[in-house]
Amino acid sequence: AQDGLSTDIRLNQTGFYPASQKVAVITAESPTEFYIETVGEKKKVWEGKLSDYRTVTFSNKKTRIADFTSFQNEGTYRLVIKGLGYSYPFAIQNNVHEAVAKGSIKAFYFMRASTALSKTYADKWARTAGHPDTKVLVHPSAASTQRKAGTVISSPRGWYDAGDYNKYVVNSGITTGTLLSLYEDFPQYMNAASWNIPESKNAIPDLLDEVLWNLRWMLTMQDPNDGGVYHKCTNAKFDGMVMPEVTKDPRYVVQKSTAAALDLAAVTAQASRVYRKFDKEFPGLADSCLKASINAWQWAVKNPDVLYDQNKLNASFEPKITTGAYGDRDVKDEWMWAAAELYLTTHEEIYYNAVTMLPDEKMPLPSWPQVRLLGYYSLARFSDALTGKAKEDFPEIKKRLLQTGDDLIRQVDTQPYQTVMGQTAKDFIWGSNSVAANQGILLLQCYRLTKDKKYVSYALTNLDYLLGRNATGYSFVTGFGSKTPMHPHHRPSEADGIVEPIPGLLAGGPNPSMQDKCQYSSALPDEAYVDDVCSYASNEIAINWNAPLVYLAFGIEALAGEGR
Ligand code: G3I
Ligand code: 9MR
Repeated sequence: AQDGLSTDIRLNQTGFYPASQKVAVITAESPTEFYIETVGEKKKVWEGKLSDYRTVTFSNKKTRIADFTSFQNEGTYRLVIKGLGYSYPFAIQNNVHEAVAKGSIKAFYFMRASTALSKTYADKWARTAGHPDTKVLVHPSAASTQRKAGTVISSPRGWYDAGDYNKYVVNSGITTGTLLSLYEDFPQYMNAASWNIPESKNAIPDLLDEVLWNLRWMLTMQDPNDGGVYHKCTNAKFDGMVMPEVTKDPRYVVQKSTAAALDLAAVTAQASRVYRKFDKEFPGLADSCLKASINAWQWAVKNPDVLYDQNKLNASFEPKITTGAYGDRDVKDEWMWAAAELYLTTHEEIYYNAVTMLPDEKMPLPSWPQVRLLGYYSLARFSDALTGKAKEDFPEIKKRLLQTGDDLIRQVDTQPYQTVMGQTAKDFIWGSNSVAANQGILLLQCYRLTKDKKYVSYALTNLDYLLGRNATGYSFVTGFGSKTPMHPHHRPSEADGIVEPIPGLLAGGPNPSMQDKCQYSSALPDEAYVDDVCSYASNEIAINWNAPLVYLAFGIEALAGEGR
């Protein structure tokens, strides 16, 4: 394979900042010497030696590290090992992740329900509208005296959840909260960032325009009669692999749940804070959000543990609902998140004091059933203004956030891929790529708390992971990198007849549980990924996986711009 492309050289396939760490991982036997050459003239510009071997604990496979951090000249290059081959091309430049950051938020535009996507914004992926959701039926599981089963309500807009066309409040909650937190953490950068969506010319930052598409939908999921929130807006069963406009199956709002109410309470409380600054452009929006939040909270107070159990639901009601369940069985953390956001927005301590913010020592990384840390991040964001019990608790919350970050980074330099992600097999769950992104966010939160740049460098190792420095050799973001998913489990990407999938979408990632029973070439934790549309357990895309990627990529870009 001398002089050919080698897929055994694993690196961030987009590139590196001039001043950042630059690492490639070699996964095959090879000579020790490597060099960097320009892509155009094949001019050798730097040479170095590989590290000693490191062992992947999951598989006993061996890696070696090519570290070329000290090479800082801007340009487009490849890494060469004589006798093995050359790497995919990569750039060294400032703003090197701006494109993937914008691409991954632009993906949310492509995920919009109830609207056509025009050529101006969607290019060759333009499509007609699907799922107007202006005539949605109240499912028997959601019936009340004011809204009997079969009542027609309107619940348009929102983002499709994932590869499927349904809209789930719980998963929308963490997604929207993550994007609003990106805005609150990097307001200056996000005020200026724009990526060609229909609203780009208005006075609102594109990020908040995009979020509003979903927020407006979320507000329709609240029953104005009692403040309760439907768990999801969905077909009874999954649509086929067709374009949005093809589907005509009835849509339902299904059972109210405490998780949905509290997630909506958290998001709308945060949104009220954020959109308050745009009262002139969106009169009444911040007020409506706050009212929705308080009403949802009060519903939850009266209905503190209405869990969503789809099997139980199907034992009592027709039609049976077999789409995504998002059936969280413990809503303590949803209480914490909603309480934190409501307290921070209203400054009323009753919300904070209604929950125990430090019930135990656990620090579960954010995921759709685990939102405790979203509350901690928000408290950290406003730590200077805390009062009462919140002020008293905060030093402990800060300590735990930093401890969790420090635990994540302690061993990274000796790891076979030198990334925060994948140090333990437990990282490789359904949607494992969102684990990598959320670890990165946690580290950026640690940076915000300490201004210690090492946390940003370690966060960057996980962006490197997602963009190619991993055991599969894929850059997991469609359209960004050289070897990217071509067959994600995503209905429009599969059904539109266009070779390239919709760009900017993050595949779920390695998942050795392989619940889809597709044909995988490896069952090892860090390799159990297959670029096949069949594979919803490793190759689906989802808004709650894209959102932390958006945060991580923009966060790192924003901090790089601050002179890192
Ligand atoms: O939490 C356990 C962990 O302790 C254990 O080690 C691990 C071993 O497999 O399993 C973990 O639970 C898994 C959980 O995801 C992790 O978040 C469950 O087994 C797994 O079944 C569960 O999968 C969820 C999947 O729906 C099936 O319900 C995914 O989180 C969730 O992202 C996914 O969401 C779907 C929607 O239902 C429908 N729309 C598409 C969307 C994305 O695939
Ligand atoms: O497309 C569905 C995907 O969004 C879900 O994550 C997945 C698991 O719930 O289910 C997918 O739908 C499949 C269904 O479960 C079984 N029949 C085939 C469907 C499409 O592959």
